[in-house]
Amino acid sequence: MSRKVLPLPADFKWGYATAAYQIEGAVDADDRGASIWDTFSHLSPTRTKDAHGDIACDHFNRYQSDIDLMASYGAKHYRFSLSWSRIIPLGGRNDPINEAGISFYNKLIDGLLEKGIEPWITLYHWDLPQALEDRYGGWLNQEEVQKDFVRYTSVCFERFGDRVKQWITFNEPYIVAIFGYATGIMAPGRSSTNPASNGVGNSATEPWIVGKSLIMSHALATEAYNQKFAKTQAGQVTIVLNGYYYEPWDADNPQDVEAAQRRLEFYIGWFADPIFLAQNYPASMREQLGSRLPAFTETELRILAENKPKWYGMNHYTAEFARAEPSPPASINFTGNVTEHINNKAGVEIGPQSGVSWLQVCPEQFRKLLNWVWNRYGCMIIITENGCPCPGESGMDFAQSIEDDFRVKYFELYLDAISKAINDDGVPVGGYFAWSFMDNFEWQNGYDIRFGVTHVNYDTQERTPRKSARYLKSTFNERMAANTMARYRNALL
Ligand code: GBH
Repeated sequence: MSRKVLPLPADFKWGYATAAYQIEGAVDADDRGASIWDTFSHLSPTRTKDAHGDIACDHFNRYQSDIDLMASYGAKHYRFSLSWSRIIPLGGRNDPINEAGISFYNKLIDGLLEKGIEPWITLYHWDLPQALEDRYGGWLNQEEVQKDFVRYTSVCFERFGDRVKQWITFNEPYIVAIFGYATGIMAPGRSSTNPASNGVGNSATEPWIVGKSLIMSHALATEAYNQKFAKTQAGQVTIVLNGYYYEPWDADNPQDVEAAQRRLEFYIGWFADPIFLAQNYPASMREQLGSRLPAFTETELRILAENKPKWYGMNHYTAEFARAEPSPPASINFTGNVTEHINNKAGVEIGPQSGVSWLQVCPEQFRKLLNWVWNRYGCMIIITENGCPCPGESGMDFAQSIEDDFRVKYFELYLDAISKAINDDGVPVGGYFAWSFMDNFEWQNGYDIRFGVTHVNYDTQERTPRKSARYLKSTFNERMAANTMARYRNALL
């Protein structure tokens, strides 16, 4: 029985994504400096299930065999992040550059290119140099941190930009700001509501200060690239935003319908309106947050306007129902005065549960989000992360874990959603990176939650391809060929 293949463009770009702290290990190698995740994952009592990235997947030492494995999967694109404190151990604009750190990434980049894999670099995936946190409060100090970020990223453009053409400033600024400074469940773990944070932080104000600092650090790094490197290197700089899609909890209640829209604005519009439209924050946010939202100056808005990215990096995993809360909002409100639910009013689940509580399988909502982003920002989209753990996978033995049919199905449904968005809705989606190339350090969840298409045995560091690795290779071949065939047939008619 053959299933109709939903086509993808013949030039669709696909590959895998990872992040430095989640895979590299070797945290003391060659004078690498500490990052806020080294600190956070070694706190006592533990906030990361007794796990840390000291060794992780030991990718720092195994990068060559990892590249070989990735090449065998047929991927032609690889999105990974750089560890800022490997390159500038103390992080700051007057601190020394660590040539050994540069050399590691040179070897990685060259090794990828040798195998025909294009490197896509994320400059910041959550691991701020600890020295900058200590020196001036890290992302809370926009004036200082934006200058240090521009210097760090310029060093990267200068040293790697001859070979790297796709740059991403930040991975998921929402998570940095909200999880780092409101709920406090990620580094630096500040929060006035989380008992584990011991009263360090202010959840009502700090996330919004950090958010603006990330937006302007992104814009200034992009400006530096556009002014000094774009002409000779011909690459581009963008940002990766994550976001759930939200359906109204009660579709017949206009307040819930509005709440779902508002929740999207608080999640995505917070960053995307300034960065992709060079506009102030969404009106819904200004209305509820008032002076808690730091304003943009005229100069800042001009810099944003002059440096809009050419494509939108989307990390997407799942969806939820949004329910309006009675007004006025509570003082610590970062959702848009909305509560989030897995079941709607009628008790219907948004989608089947994966191997982690926050992730349900919702491909139709993915398609809706692609449309929402395209309608609002009018910019080509590349999926920079998507994937899932299988139900019960953390307790599974090896043999079961590599037969990951649930993950295969998830990929199939989400790729179908992309095909429909492109072919039926006219949304320009240019590529797809699966999260993740291999199991890795899953932040506050430690090593229990596995997102890899490659199984990692953390005792031996042995890598084993799962069924999903083979599936992605064959389905992309099929889907991209199906498109070529369709065009060929049309040309004959
Ligand atoms: C991505 O974030 C990250 O970029 C990547 O590093 C990570 O490995 C991957 O997801 C898989 O998690 O525990 O209920 O409070 C996606 C955004 C942020 C969504 C954290 C889930 C935790 C929800 N994620 N969030 S909860």
